[in-house]
Amino acid sequence: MDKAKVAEILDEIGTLLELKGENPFKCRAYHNASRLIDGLQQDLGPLIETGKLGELKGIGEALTEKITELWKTDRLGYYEELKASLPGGLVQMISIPGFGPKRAQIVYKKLKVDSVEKLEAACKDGRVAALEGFGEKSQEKILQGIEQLRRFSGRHRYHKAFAAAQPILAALRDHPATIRCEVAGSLRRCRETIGDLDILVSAKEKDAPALMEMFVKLPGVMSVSAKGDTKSSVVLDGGIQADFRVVSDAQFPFALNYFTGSKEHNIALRGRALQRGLSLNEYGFSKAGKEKDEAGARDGGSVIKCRTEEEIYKALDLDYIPPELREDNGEIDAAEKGELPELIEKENLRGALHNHSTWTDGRETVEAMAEAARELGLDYFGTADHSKSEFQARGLKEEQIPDYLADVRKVGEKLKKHGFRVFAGIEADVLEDGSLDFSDKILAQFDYVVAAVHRGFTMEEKKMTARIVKAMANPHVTMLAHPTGRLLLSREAYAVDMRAVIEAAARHGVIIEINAHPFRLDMDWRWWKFAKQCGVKCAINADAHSIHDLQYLAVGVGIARKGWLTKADVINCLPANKVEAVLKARR
Ligand code: DGT
Ligand code: CA
Ligand code: CA
Repeated sequence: MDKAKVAEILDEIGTLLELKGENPFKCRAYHNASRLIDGLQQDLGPLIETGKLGELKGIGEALTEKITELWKTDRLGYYEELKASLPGGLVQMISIPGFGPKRAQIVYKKLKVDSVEKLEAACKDGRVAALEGFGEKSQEKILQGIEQLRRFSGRHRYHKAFAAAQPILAALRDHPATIRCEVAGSLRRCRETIGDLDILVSAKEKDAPALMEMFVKLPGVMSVSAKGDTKSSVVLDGGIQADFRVVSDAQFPFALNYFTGSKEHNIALRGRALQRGLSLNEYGFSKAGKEKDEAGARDGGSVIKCRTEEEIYKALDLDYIPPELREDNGEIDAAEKGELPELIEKENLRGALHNHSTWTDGRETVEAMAEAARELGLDYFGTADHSKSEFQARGLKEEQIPDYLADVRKVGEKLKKHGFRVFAGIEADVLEDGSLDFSDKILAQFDYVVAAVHRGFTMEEKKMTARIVKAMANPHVTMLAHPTGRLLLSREAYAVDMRAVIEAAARHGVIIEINAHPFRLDMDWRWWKFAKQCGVKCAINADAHSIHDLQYLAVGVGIARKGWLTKADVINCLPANKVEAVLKARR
Protein backbone atom coordinates (compact mmCIF):
# COMPACT_ATOMS: atom_id res chain seq x y z
CA MET A 1 0.00 0.00 0.00
CA ASP A 2 1.37 3.44 -0.79
CA LYS A 3 1.91 6.33 1.55
CA ALA A 4 -1.00 8.40 0.27
CA LYS A 5 -3.43 5.54 0.80
CA VAL A 6 -2.15 4.91 4.34
CA ALA A 7 -2.61 8.61 5.08
CA GLU A 8 -6.13 8.54 3.65
CA ILE A 9 -7.16 5.59 5.83
CA LEU A 10 -5.69 7.14 8.99
CA ASP A 11 -7.64 10.30 8.29
CA GLU A 12 -10.81 8.32 7.78
CA ILE A 13 -10.23 6.48 11.08
CA GLY A 14 -9.99 9.87 12.81
CA THR A 15 -13.33 10.87 11.29
CA LEU A 16 -14.99 7.55 12.13
CA LEU A 17 -13.83 7.91 15.74
CA GLU A 18 -15.29 11.41 15.83
CA LEU A 19 -18.55 9.98 14.54
CA LYS A 20 -18.51 7.50 17.39
CA GLY A 21 -18.02 10.36 19.82
CA GLU A 22 -14.57 9.19 20.92
CA ASN A 23 -12.22 11.38 22.91
CA PRO A 24 -11.09 14.31 20.72
CA PHE A 25 -7.40 13.75 21.47
CA LYS A 26 -7.59 10.25 20.10
CA CYS A 27 -9.38 11.47 16.96
CA ARG A 28 -6.87 14.23 16.43
CA ALA A 29 -3.97 11.80 16.83
CA TYR A 30 -5.18 9.98 13.69
CA HIS A 31 -5.75 13.16 11.69
CA ASN A 32 -2.30 14.42 12.66
CA ALA A 33 -0.65 11.10 11.85
CA SER A 34 -2.36 11.17 8.46
CA ARG A 35 -0.98 14.59 7.68
CA LEU A 36 2.46 13.59 8.88
CA ILE A 37 2.58 10.44 6.74
CA ASP A 38 1.26 12.28 3.70
CA GLY A 39 3.97 14.90 4.01
CA LEU A 40 6.89 12.51 4.57
CA GLN A 41 9.73 13.04 2.16
CA GLN A 42 11.05 9.48 2.52
CA ASP A 43 9.23 6.24 1.84
CA LEU A 44 7.36 4.38 4.57
CA GLY A 45 9.05 1.02 3.88
CA PRO A 46 12.53 1.85 5.19
CA LEU A 47 11.07 3.70 8.19
CA ILE A 48 9.10 0.61 9.14
CA GLU A 49 11.94 -1.83 8.47
CA THR A 50 14.42 0.13 10.57
CA GLY A 51 11.94 0.64 13.40
CA LYS A 52 12.23 4.41 13.00
CA LEU A 53 8.53 5.00 12.41
CA GLY A 54 7.82 5.18 16.15
CA GLU A 55 10.43 7.91 16.52
CA LEU A 56 8.33 10.36 14.54
CA LYS A 57 6.53 12.94 16.64
CA GLY A 58 2.98 11.84 17.36
CA ILE A 59 3.40 8.22 16.22
CA GLY A 60 3.09 6.09 19.34
CA GLU A 61 3.08 2.34 19.70
CA ALA A 62 -0.56 1.80 18.71
CA LEU A 63 -0.20 3.89 15.57
CA THR A 64 3.07 2.22 14.63
CA GLU A 65 1.38 -1.17 14.82
CA LYS A 66 -1.56 -0.07 12.70
CA ILE A 67 0.53 1.65 10.06
CA THR A 68 2.77 -1.40 9.84
CA GLU A 69 -0.20 -3.72 9.42
CA LEU A 70 -1.61 -1.52 6.66
CA TRP A 71 1.72 -1.28 4.93
CA LYS A 72 2.48 -4.97 5.07
CA THR A 73 -0.93 -6.55 4.51
CA ASP A 74 -2.88 -3.81 2.68
CA ARG A 75 -5.56 -4.27 5.34
CA LEU A 76 -6.28 -3.11 8.85
CA GLY A 77 -8.64 -5.13 11.02
CA TYR A 78 -9.23 -2.22 13.38
CA TYR A 79 -10.35 0.02 10.52
CA GLU A 80 -12.67 -2.58 9.05
CA GLU A 81 -14.33 -3.25 12.39
CA LEU A 82 -14.71 0.43 13.02
CA LYS A 83 -16.32 0.97 9.64
CA ALA A 84 -18.67 -1.96 10.13
CA SER A 85 -19.76 -0.61 13.51
CA LEU A 86 -21.29 2.52 11.96
CA PRO A 87 -24.17 2.81 9.49
CA GLY A 88 -22.81 3.66 6.01
CA GLY A 89 -25.32 6.48 5.62
CA LEU A 90 -23.91 8.18 8.68
CA VAL A 91 -20.48 8.28 7.10
CA GLN A 92 -22.01 9.77 3.95
CA MET A 93 -23.76 12.44 6.02
CA ILE A 94 -20.48 14.07 6.94
CA SER A 95 -19.74 14.80 3.29
CA ILE A 96 -22.51 17.40 3.52
CA PRO A 97 -20.65 20.72 3.40
CA GLY A 98 -20.62 22.36 6.81
CA PHE A 99 -21.96 19.27 8.58
CA GLY A 100 -19.30 17.65 10.74
CA PRO A 101 -19.03 14.44 12.76
CA LYS A 102 -20.18 16.11 15.99
CA ARG A 103 -23.51 17.16 14.52
CA ALA A 104 -23.90 13.84 12.75
CA GLN A 105 -23.50 12.10 16.07
CA ILE A 106 -26.16 14.27 17.73
CA VAL A 107 -28.82 13.73 15.05
CA TYR A 108 -27.99 10.03 15.05
CA LYS A 109 -28.40 9.69 18.80
CA LYS A 110 -31.36 11.99 19.28
CA LEU A 111 -33.34 11.44 16.08
CA LYS A 112 -32.04 8.05 14.90
CA VAL A 113 -31.12 9.76 11.64
CA ASP A 114 -28.51 7.65 9.86
CA SER A 115 -28.63 8.72 6.22
CA VAL A 116 -28.68 11.86 4.10
CA GLU A 117 -32.28 11.12 3.06
CA LYS A 118 -33.47 10.78 6.66
CA LEU A 119 -31.61 13.95 7.60
CA GLU A 120 -33.33 15.83 4.80
CA ALA A 121 -36.73 14.59 6.00
CA ALA A 122 -35.91 15.54 9.60
CA CYS A 123 -34.97 19.05 8.47
CA LYS A 124 -38.09 19.43 6.38
CA ASP A 125 -40.41 18.60 9.26
CA GLY A 126 -38.50 20.79 11.73
CA ARG A 127 -37.11 18.08 13.99
CA VAL A 128 -33.52 19.22 13.49
CA ALA A 129 -34.30 22.85 14.35
CA ALA A 130 -35.84 21.66 17.61
CA LEU A 131 -32.60 20.01 18.75
CA GLU A 132 -30.56 21.86 21.32
CA GLY A 133 -27.79 23.84 19.66
CA PHE A 134 -29.31 23.67 16.16
CA GLY A 135 -32.23 26.06 15.47
CA GLU A 136 -33.95 27.22 12.29
CA LYS A 137 -30.87 28.77 10.76
CA SER A 138 -28.66 25.71 10.97
CA GLN A 139 -31.53 23.53 9.78
CA GLU A 140 -31.79 25.73 6.68
CA LYS A 141 -28.01 25.50 6.21
CA ILE A 142 -28.09 21.71 6.40
CA LEU A 143 -30.75 21.63 3.68
CA GLN A 144 -28.60 23.88 1.51
CA GLY A 145 -25.64 21.62 2.23
CA ILE A 146 -27.57 18.55 1.09
CA GLU A 147 -28.49 20.33 -2.11
CA GLN A 148 -24.81 21.21 -2.66
CA LEU A 149 -23.73 17.65 -1.98
CA ARG A 150 -26.09 16.41 -4.69
CA ARG A 151 -24.87 19.04 -7.12
CA PHE A 152 -21.21 18.24 -6.44
CA SER A 153 -21.41 14.50 -6.38
CA GLY A 154 -20.18 12.82 -9.48
CA ARG A 155 -17.58 15.50 -10.18
CA HIS A 156 -13.91 15.48 -9.26
CA ARG A 157 -11.28 18.13 -8.72
CA TYR A 158 -8.89 18.64 -11.63
CA HIS A 159 -5.75 17.29 -9.97
CA LYS A 160 -7.44 14.07 -8.89
CA ALA A 161 -8.73 13.42 -12.41
CA PHE A 162 -5.34 14.35 -13.87
CA ALA A 163 -3.55 11.93 -11.56
CA ALA A 164 -6.04 9.17 -12.39
CA ALA A 165 -5.53 9.67 -16.14
CA GLN A 166 -1.71 9.55 -16.21
CA PRO A 167 -1.10 5.81 -15.61
CA ILE A 168 -3.89 4.93 -18.06
CA LEU A 169 -2.42 7.10 -20.79
CA ALA A 170 1.05 5.68 -20.11
CA ALA A 171 -0.22 2.09 -20.34
CA LEU A 172 -2.17 2.75 -23.54
CA ARG A 173 0.74 4.56 -25.18
CA ASP A 174 2.89 1.59 -24.33
CA HIS A 175 0.61 -0.84 -26.16
CA PRO A 176 2.10 -1.81 -29.53
CA ALA A 177 -1.26 -1.39 -31.30
CA THR A 178 -1.63 2.24 -30.23
CA ILE A 179 -0.86 4.78 -32.93
CA ARG A 180 -1.94 7.96 -31.11
CA CYS A 181 -3.41 8.41 -27.63
CA GLU A 182 -4.74 11.51 -25.91
CA VAL A 183 -7.08 12.48 -23.14
CA ALA A 184 -9.92 14.70 -24.40
CA GLY A 185 -12.92 16.24 -22.62
CA SER A 186 -12.88 18.68 -19.74
CA LEU A 187 -9.52 17.41 -18.48
CA ARG A 188 -7.83 18.48 -21.71
CA ARG A 189 -9.61 21.83 -21.49
CA CYS A 190 -8.32 22.16 -17.91
CA ARG A 191 -11.65 22.72 -16.23
CA GLU A 192 -11.52 23.11 -12.47
CA THR A 193 -13.72 20.06 -11.95
CA ILE A 194 -14.12 17.01 -14.15
CA GLY A 195 -17.19 14.83 -14.70
CA ASP A 196 -15.51 11.92 -16.43
CA LEU A 197 -12.35 11.15 -18.36
CA ASP A 198 -12.56 10.82 -22.13
CA ILE A 199 -9.68 8.79 -23.49
CA LEU A 200 -9.02 8.35 -27.14
CA VAL A 201 -6.72 5.99 -29.02
CA SER A 202 -6.15 5.53 -32.73
CA ALA A 203 -5.32 2.03 -33.99
CA LYS A 204 -5.98 -0.33 -36.86
CA GLU A 205 -9.53 -1.67 -36.80
CA LYS A 206 -8.37 -5.23 -36.15
CA ASP A 207 -6.49 -4.13 -33.02
CA ALA A 208 -9.39 -2.34 -31.34
CA PRO A 209 -10.75 -5.40 -29.44
CA ALA A 210 -7.33 -6.13 -27.92
CA LEU A 211 -7.07 -2.53 -26.73
CA MET A 212 -10.56 -2.73 -25.22
CA GLU A 213 -9.59 -5.94 -23.47
CA MET A 214 -6.51 -4.30 -22.02
CA PHE A 215 -8.31 -1.12 -21.01
CA VAL A 216 -11.00 -2.78 -18.89
CA LYS A 217 -8.34 -4.80 -17.09
CA LEU A 218 -5.99 -1.93 -16.24
CA PRO A 219 -4.96 -1.65 -12.61
CA GLY A 220 -7.14 0.97 -10.98
CA VAL A 221 -10.30 -0.17 -12.79
CA MET A 222 -12.90 -0.86 -10.13
CA SER A 223 -15.82 -1.87 -12.33
CA VAL A 224 -16.74 -2.08 -16.00
CA SER A 225 -19.94 -0.24 -16.94
CA ALA A 226 -19.90 -1.03 -20.66
CA LYS A 227 -17.63 -2.89 -23.02
CA GLY A 228 -17.90 -2.90 -26.80
CA ASP A 229 -15.55 -3.30 -29.75
CA THR A 230 -14.65 0.36 -30.05
CA LYS A 231 -16.06 1.97 -26.91
CA SER A 232 -15.95 1.09 -23.22
CA SER A 233 -16.71 2.77 -19.93
CA VAL A 234 -15.22 1.93 -16.56
CA VAL A 235 -15.24 3.31 -13.04
CA LEU A 236 -11.80 3.81 -11.53
CA ASP A 237 -10.79 3.58 -7.89
CA GLY A 238 -11.81 6.86 -6.35
CA GLY A 239 -15.08 6.80 -8.28
CA ILE A 240 -14.01 8.51 -11.50
CA GLN A 241 -15.65 7.23 -14.66
CA ALA A 242 -13.51 6.87 -17.77
CA ASP A 243 -14.89 6.62 -21.30
CA PHE A 244 -12.57 5.00 -23.80
CA ARG A 245 -12.82 5.05 -27.58
CA VAL A 246 -10.70 3.52 -30.29
CA VAL A 247 -10.88 5.17 -33.74
CA SER A 248 -8.94 4.94 -36.99
CA ASP A 249 -5.91 7.16 -37.28
CA ALA A 250 -7.54 9.16 -40.11
CA GLN A 251 -10.47 9.86 -37.83
CA PHE A 252 -8.35 10.62 -34.78
CA PRO A 253 -7.99 14.43 -35.14
CA PHE A 254 -11.73 14.80 -35.72
CA ALA A 255 -12.59 12.59 -32.78
CA LEU A 256 -10.05 14.36 -30.59
CA ASN A 257 -11.53 17.70 -31.55
CA TYR A 258 -15.10 16.55 -31.01
CA PHE A 259 -14.53 14.84 -27.67
CA THR A 260 -12.41 17.67 -26.36
CA GLY A 261 -15.42 19.94 -26.66
CA SER A 262 -16.71 21.96 -25.14
CA LYS A 263 -20.09 21.13 -26.52
CA GLU A 264 -20.69 24.85 -27.09
CA HIS A 265 -17.40 25.19 -28.95
CA ASN A 266 -18.29 22.16 -31.09
CA ILE A 267 -21.65 23.66 -31.99
CA ALA A 268 -20.01 26.94 -32.99
CA LEU A 269 -17.42 25.11 -35.11
CA ARG A 270 -20.07 23.01 -36.75
CA GLY A 271 -22.03 26.17 -37.54
CA ARG A 272 -18.97 27.69 -39.15
CA ALA A 273 -18.42 24.55 -41.23
CA LEU A 274 -22.04 24.69 -42.40
CA GLN A 275 -21.52 28.25 -43.63
CA ARG A 276 -18.87 26.73 -45.87
CA GLY A 277 -21.20 24.02 -47.11
CA LEU A 278 -19.55 21.40 -44.91
CA SER A 279 -20.76 19.17 -42.17
CA LEU A 280 -18.31 18.51 -39.31
CA ASN A 281 -18.62 15.67 -36.84
CA GLU A 282 -16.38 13.28 -34.91
CA TYR A 283 -15.62 11.35 -38.14
CA GLY A 284 -14.59 14.18 -40.41
CA PHE A 285 -15.86 16.74 -42.91
CA SER A 286 -18.56 15.82 -45.40
CA LYS A 287 -20.70 17.79 -47.85
CA ALA A 288 -23.50 19.42 -45.90
CA GLY A 289 -26.95 17.90 -46.26
CA LYS A 290 -25.71 14.49 -47.34
CA GLU A 291 -26.45 12.34 -44.34
CA LYS A 292 -24.96 9.24 -45.94
CA ASP A 293 -21.68 11.04 -46.62
CA GLU A 294 -21.53 12.05 -42.99
CA ALA A 295 -21.32 8.48 -41.85
CA GLY A 296 -19.01 7.79 -44.80
CA ALA A 297 -16.53 10.29 -43.42
CA ARG A 298 -15.59 7.49 -41.09
CA ASP A 299 -12.33 5.72 -41.86
CA GLY A 300 -10.68 8.40 -43.85
CA GLY A 301 -13.71 9.33 -45.94
CA SER A 302 -13.51 12.97 -44.87
CA VAL A 303 -13.84 15.30 -47.86
CA ILE A 304 -11.00 17.37 -46.40
CA LYS A 305 -8.26 15.18 -45.00
CA CYS A 306 -6.75 16.48 -41.77
CA ARG A 307 -3.81 14.89 -40.01
CA THR A 308 -4.02 17.15 -36.97
CA GLU A 309 -6.42 19.45 -35.16
CA GLU A 310 -4.44 22.40 -36.55
CA GLU A 311 -5.50 21.33 -40.03
CA ILE A 312 -9.16 21.17 -39.02
CA TYR A 313 -9.05 24.75 -37.77
CA LYS A 314 -7.13 25.77 -40.89
CA ALA A 315 -9.84 24.24 -43.09
CA LEU A 316 -12.25 26.57 -41.34
CA ASP A 317 -9.94 29.59 -41.86
CA LEU A 318 -9.06 29.73 -38.19
CA ASP A 319 -5.82 29.85 -36.22
CA TYR A 320 -5.30 26.83 -33.99
CA ILE A 321 -7.32 27.22 -30.80
CA PRO A 322 -5.66 25.68 -27.71
CA PRO A 323 -8.01 23.32 -25.79
CA GLU A 324 -8.14 25.55 -22.70
CA LEU A 325 -9.85 28.29 -24.74
CA ARG A 326 -12.54 26.09 -26.28
CA GLU A 327 -15.42 27.37 -24.17
CA ASP A 328 -17.26 29.46 -26.77
CA ASN A 329 -16.00 32.55 -25.07
CA GLY A 330 -14.94 34.58 -28.10
CA GLU A 331 -12.15 32.21 -29.17
CA ILE A 332 -13.51 31.55 -32.66
CA ASP A 333 -13.83 35.23 -33.42
CA ALA A 334 -10.31 35.89 -32.16
CA ALA A 335 -8.92 32.91 -34.13
CA GLU A 336 -10.56 34.26 -37.29
CA LYS A 337 -8.93 37.66 -36.82
CA GLY A 338 -5.56 36.20 -35.83
CA GLU A 339 -5.97 37.76 -32.41
CA LEU A 340 -5.63 34.78 -30.10
CA PRO A 341 -3.20 35.52 -27.28
CA GLU A 342 0.09 33.66 -27.05
CA LEU A 343 -0.82 31.78 -23.90
CA ILE A 344 1.52 31.43 -20.93
CA GLU A 345 3.47 28.14 -20.73
CA LYS A 346 4.70 26.31 -17.63
CA GLU A 347 8.28 27.05 -18.66
CA ASN A 348 7.62 30.79 -18.43
CA LEU A 349 7.33 30.72 -14.64
CA ARG A 350 10.44 32.05 -12.92
CA GLY A 351 9.42 32.03 -9.28
CA ALA A 352 6.82 31.19 -6.65
CA LEU A 353 5.33 33.70 -4.22
CA HIS A 354 2.72 32.99 -1.50
CA ASN A 355 3.98 29.81 0.16
CA HIS A 356 4.11 28.64 3.76
CA SER A 357 6.81 27.25 6.01
CA THR A 358 7.23 25.75 9.47
CA TRP A 359 7.00 29.32 10.79
CA THR A 360 3.23 28.78 10.55
CA ASP A 361 1.30 25.85 9.09
CA GLY A 362 3.75 24.71 6.41
CA ARG A 363 5.51 21.36 6.74
CA GLU A 364 8.98 22.39 5.62
CA THR A 365 11.48 25.02 6.67
CA VAL A 366 11.96 28.13 4.56
CA GLU A 367 15.30 26.72 3.48
CA ALA A 368 13.89 23.35 2.39
CA MET A 369 11.08 25.03 0.47
CA ALA A 370 13.43 27.50 -1.23
CA GLU A 371 15.83 24.69 -2.15
CA ALA A 372 12.95 22.69 -3.63
CA ALA A 373 11.86 25.69 -5.69
CA ARG A 374 15.42 26.03 -6.95
CA GLU A 375 15.52 22.37 -7.89
CA LEU A 376 12.34 22.89 -9.88
CA GLY A 377 14.32 25.35 -11.96
CA LEU A 378 12.82 28.53 -10.50
CA ASP A 379 14.90 31.64 -9.81
CA TYR A 380 13.15 32.90 -6.68
CA PHE A 381 10.91 31.84 -3.84
CA GLY A 382 8.71 33.88 -1.54
CA THR A 383 7.19 32.89 1.77
CA ALA A 384 3.90 34.40 2.87
CA ASP A 385 3.30 32.82 6.24
CA HIS A 386 0.13 33.58 8.16
CA SER A 387 -0.51 36.62 10.32
CA LYS A 388 -1.62 36.60 13.94
CA SER A 389 -5.41 36.23 13.48
CA GLU A 390 -4.89 32.84 11.87
CA PHE A 391 -4.31 31.22 15.24
CA GLN A 392 -5.39 27.81 13.94
CA ALA A 393 -2.54 28.00 11.45
CA ARG A 394 -0.18 29.22 14.20
CA GLY A 395 -0.12 32.69 12.59
CA LEU A 396 2.93 34.82 13.40
CA LYS A 397 2.67 37.07 16.42
CA GLU A 398 4.27 40.51 16.31
CA GLU A 399 7.15 39.41 18.51
CA GLN A 400 8.05 36.53 16.14
CA ILE A 401 8.42 38.73 13.09
CA PRO A 402 12.07 39.78 13.60
CA ASP A 403 13.11 36.12 13.85
CA TYR A 404 10.97 35.14 10.85
CA LEU A 405 12.51 37.90 8.76
CA ALA A 406 16.02 37.00 9.95
CA ASP A 407 15.46 33.37 8.97
CA VAL A 408 14.23 34.25 5.48
CA ARG A 409 17.15 36.67 4.99
CA LYS A 410 19.62 34.03 6.14
CA VAL A 411 18.28 31.53 3.61
CA GLY A 412 18.44 34.29 1.01
CA GLU A 413 22.13 34.88 1.78
CA LYS A 414 22.83 31.18 1.55
CA LEU A 415 21.21 30.74 -1.86
CA LYS A 416 22.59 33.95 -3.30
CA LYS A 417 25.63 32.12 -4.63
CA HIS A 418 23.32 30.18 -6.95
CA GLY A 419 21.80 33.41 -8.21
CA PHE A 420 18.62 32.44 -6.36
CA ARG A 421 16.51 35.02 -4.50
CA VAL A 422 14.31 34.57 -1.45
CA PHE A 423 11.56 37.05 -0.53
CA ALA A 424 9.84 37.54 2.81
CA GLY A 425 6.12 38.14 2.52
CA ILE A 426 3.16 37.81 4.84
CA GLU A 427 -0.37 36.55 4.25
CA ALA A 428 -2.23 39.13 6.30
CA ASP A 429 -5.81 38.58 7.37
CA VAL A 430 -8.45 41.04 6.22
CA LEU A 431 -10.58 41.72 9.30
CA GLU A 432 -14.33 42.19 9.07
CA ASP A 433 -14.00 45.97 8.85
CA GLY A 434 -11.54 45.74 5.97
CA SER A 435 -8.47 46.62 8.01
CA LEU A 436 -5.52 44.23 8.17
CA ASP A 437 -4.51 42.50 11.37
CA PHE A 438 -1.03 44.07 11.45
CA SER A 439 -0.30 47.78 11.63
CA ASP A 440 1.16 49.56 8.60
CA LYS A 441 4.44 49.83 10.44
CA ILE A 442 4.70 46.08 10.69
CA LEU A 443 3.43 45.46 7.16
CA ALA A 444 6.15 47.77 5.85
CA GLN A 445 8.81 45.34 7.06
CA PHE A 446 7.85 42.64 4.56
CA ASP A 447 8.85 42.50 0.90
CA TYR A 448 5.18 42.12 0.03
CA VAL A 449 1.78 41.56 1.59
CA VAL A 450 -0.81 39.03 0.44
CA ALA A 451 -4.21 40.10 1.77
CA ALA A 452 -6.62 37.25 2.52
CA VAL A 453 -10.10 36.74 3.90
CA HIS A 454 -10.10 33.68 6.15
CA ARG A 455 -13.19 34.11 8.30
CA GLY A 456 -16.44 36.05 8.49
CA PHE A 457 -17.68 34.44 5.26
CA THR A 458 -21.39 34.95 5.88
CA MET A 459 -21.45 38.74 5.36
CA GLU A 460 -23.84 40.10 2.80
CA GLU A 461 -22.37 40.87 -0.61
CA LYS A 462 -22.16 44.65 -0.26
CA LYS A 463 -20.34 44.45 3.05
CA MET A 464 -17.95 41.75 1.86
CA THR A 465 -17.14 43.73 -1.29
CA ALA A 466 -16.52 46.90 0.72
CA ARG A 467 -14.33 44.93 3.14
CA ILE A 468 -12.08 43.59 0.38
CA VAL A 469 -11.99 46.87 -1.54
CA LYS A 470 -10.95 48.70 1.63
CA ALA A 471 -8.16 46.20 2.29
CA MET A 472 -6.85 46.73 -1.25
CA ALA A 473 -6.75 50.47 -0.72
CA ASN A 474 -4.05 49.93 1.90
CA PRO A 475 -0.83 50.83 0.08
CA HIS A 476 1.03 47.97 1.75
CA VAL A 477 -1.17 45.36 0.10
CA THR A 478 0.63 43.86 -2.88
CA MET A 479 -1.80 41.15 -3.90
CA LEU A 480 -5.19 39.70 -3.11
CA ALA A 481 -5.32 35.99 -2.23
CA HIS A 482 -8.11 33.58 -3.27
CA PRO A 483 -10.73 36.33 -3.79
CA THR A 484 -13.89 34.25 -3.30
CA GLY A 485 -12.85 31.79 -0.58
CA ARG A 486 -14.45 28.89 -2.47
CA LEU A 487 -13.34 25.32 -1.90
CA LEU A 488 -14.24 23.41 -5.03
CA LEU A 489 -16.91 20.73 -4.52
CA SER A 490 -17.03 21.51 -0.83
CA ARG A 491 -17.63 25.16 0.03
CA GLU A 492 -19.35 27.75 -2.14
CA ALA A 493 -17.74 31.14 -2.70
CA TYR A 494 -18.84 33.84 -0.29
CA ALA A 495 -21.04 36.56 -1.70
CA VAL A 496 -18.82 39.17 -3.33
CA ASP A 497 -19.09 41.49 -6.32
CA MET A 498 -16.08 40.33 -8.32
CA ARG A 499 -16.51 43.06 -10.93
CA ALA A 500 -16.13 45.70 -8.23
CA VAL A 501 -13.18 43.86 -6.67
CA ILE A 502 -11.39 43.67 -10.03
CA GLU A 503 -12.04 47.34 -10.77
CA ALA A 504 -10.68 48.29 -7.36
CA ALA A 505 -7.60 46.10 -7.90
CA ALA A 506 -7.01 47.95 -11.17
CA ARG A 507 -7.47 51.34 -9.47
CA HIS A 508 -5.03 50.55 -6.69
CA GLY A 509 -2.51 48.52 -8.68
CA VAL A 510 -3.16 45.40 -6.60
CA ILE A 511 -2.21 42.06 -8.14
CA ILE A 512 -4.80 39.26 -7.97
CA GLU A 513 -3.66 35.71 -7.50
CA ILE A 514 -4.66 32.51 -9.17
CA ASN A 515 -4.45 30.35 -6.12
CA ALA A 516 -3.39 27.09 -7.73
CA HIS A 517 -4.32 24.86 -4.82
CA PRO A 518 -6.62 22.24 -6.40
CA PHE A 519 -9.41 23.06 -3.99
CA ARG A 520 -9.35 26.74 -4.88
CA LEU A 521 -8.29 27.71 -8.44
CA ASP A 522 -9.44 31.13 -7.38
CA MET A 523 -9.70 33.79 -8.94
CA ASP A 524 -11.87 31.83 -11.32
CA TRP A 525 -10.69 31.68 -14.95
CA ARG A 526 -13.96 33.21 -16.13
CA TRP A 527 -12.97 36.60 -14.65
CA TRP A 528 -9.48 36.92 -16.06
CA LYS A 529 -10.37 38.23 -19.49
CA PHE A 530 -12.16 41.13 -17.83
CA ALA A 531 -9.41 41.61 -15.25
CA LYS A 532 -6.83 41.74 -18.02
CA GLN A 533 -8.86 44.35 -19.89
CA CYS A 534 -8.88 46.42 -16.69
CA GLY A 535 -5.09 46.09 -16.51
CA VAL A 536 -4.93 43.82 -13.46
CA LYS A 537 -1.82 41.64 -13.19
CA CYS A 538 -1.87 38.04 -12.04
CA ALA A 539 0.36 36.04 -9.69
CA ILE A 540 0.14 32.26 -10.04
CA ASN A 541 0.53 31.03 -6.48
CA ALA A 542 0.89 27.44 -5.32
CA ASP A 543 -0.02 28.40 -1.74
CA ALA A 544 2.35 25.51 -1.02
CA HIS A 545 2.35 24.08 2.49
CA SER A 546 4.88 21.41 1.49
CA ILE A 547 7.41 20.75 -1.23
CA HIS A 548 4.90 18.51 -2.95
CA ASP A 549 2.44 21.40 -3.25
CA LEU A 550 4.81 23.38 -5.47
CA GLN A 551 3.58 21.11 -8.28
CA TYR A 552 0.28 22.98 -8.18
CA LEU A 553 1.95 25.84 -10.06
CA ALA A 554 1.40 23.81 -13.24
CA VAL A 555 -2.35 23.64 -12.61
CA GLY A 556 -2.33 27.40 -12.02
CA VAL A 557 -0.76 27.84 -15.45
CA GLY A 558 -3.60 25.82 -16.96
CA ILE A 559 -6.15 28.08 -15.30
CA ALA A 560 -4.25 31.18 -16.45
CA ARG A 561 -4.36 29.82 -20.00
CA LYS A 562 -8.09 29.33 -19.62
CA GLY A 563 -8.25 32.97 -18.62
CA TRP A 564 -6.49 34.00 -21.89
CA LEU A 565 -3.37 35.13 -20.01
CA THR A 566 0.08 35.50 -21.55
CA LYS A 567 3.38 35.53 -19.73
CA ALA A 568 3.28 39.33 -19.75
CA ASP A 569 0.16 39.21 -17.57
CA VAL A 570 1.71 37.07 -14.84
CA ILE A 571 4.22 38.72 -12.51
CA ASN A 572 6.01 35.54 -11.52
CA CYS A 573 7.12 35.16 -15.12
CA LEU A 574 9.37 38.16 -14.52
CA PRO A 575 13.02 37.74 -13.56
CA ALA A 576 13.85 38.34 -9.88
CA ASN A 577 14.99 41.95 -10.12
CA LYS A 578 11.94 42.96 -12.15
CA VAL A 579 9.50 41.15 -9.86
CA GLU A 580 11.14 42.88 -6.91
CA ALA A 581 10.36 46.22 -8.49
CA VAL A 582 6.74 45.17 -9.06
CA LEU A 583 6.37 44.04 -5.43
CA LYS A 584 7.68 47.39 -4.29
CA ALA A 585 5.65 49.44 -6.72
CA ARG A 586 2.97 50.63 -4.30
CA ARG A 587 5.23 51.44 -1.38
P1 DGT B 1 -17.38 16.70 -17.99
O1 DGT B 1 -17.06 15.28 -18.32
O2 DGT B 1 -18.76 16.89 -17.51
O3 DGT B 1 -16.37 17.32 -17.08
O4 DGT B 1 -17.29 17.57 -19.35
P2 DGT B 1 -16.85 17.12 -20.82
O5 DGT B 1 -16.71 18.38 -21.61
O6 DGT B 1 -15.69 16.21 -20.77
O7 DGT B 1 -18.15 16.40 -21.37
P3 DGT B 1 -18.46 14.90 -21.77
O8 DGT B 1 -17.56 13.93 -21.13
O9 DGT B 1 -19.93 14.73 -21.54
O10 DGT B 1 -18.26 14.89 -23.34
C1 DGT B 1 -16.99 15.05 -23.92
C2 DGT B 1 -17.07 15.96 -25.09
O11 DGT B 1 -17.88 15.38 -26.11
C3 DGT B 1 -17.72 17.30 -24.81
O12 DGT B 1 -16.85 18.23 -24.26
C4 DGT B 1 -18.17 17.69 -26.18
C5 DGT B 1 -18.54 16.40 -26.84
N1 DGT B 1 -20.00 16.21 -26.75
C6 DGT B 1 -20.66 15.45 -25.87
N2 DGT B 1 -22.00 15.54 -26.10
C7 DGT B 1 -22.16 16.38 -27.13
C8 DGT B 1 -23.29 16.88 -27.84
O13 DGT B 1 -24.44 16.57 -27.55
N3 DGT B 1 -23.05 17.73 -28.86
C9 DGT B 1 -21.80 18.10 -29.22
N4 DGT B 1 -21.63 18.95 -30.21
N5 DGT B 1 -20.73 17.67 -28.56
C10 DGT B 1 -20.89 16.81 -27.55
CA1 CA C 1 -15.67 14.20 -19.72
CA1 CA D 1 -17.57 11.45 -21.26
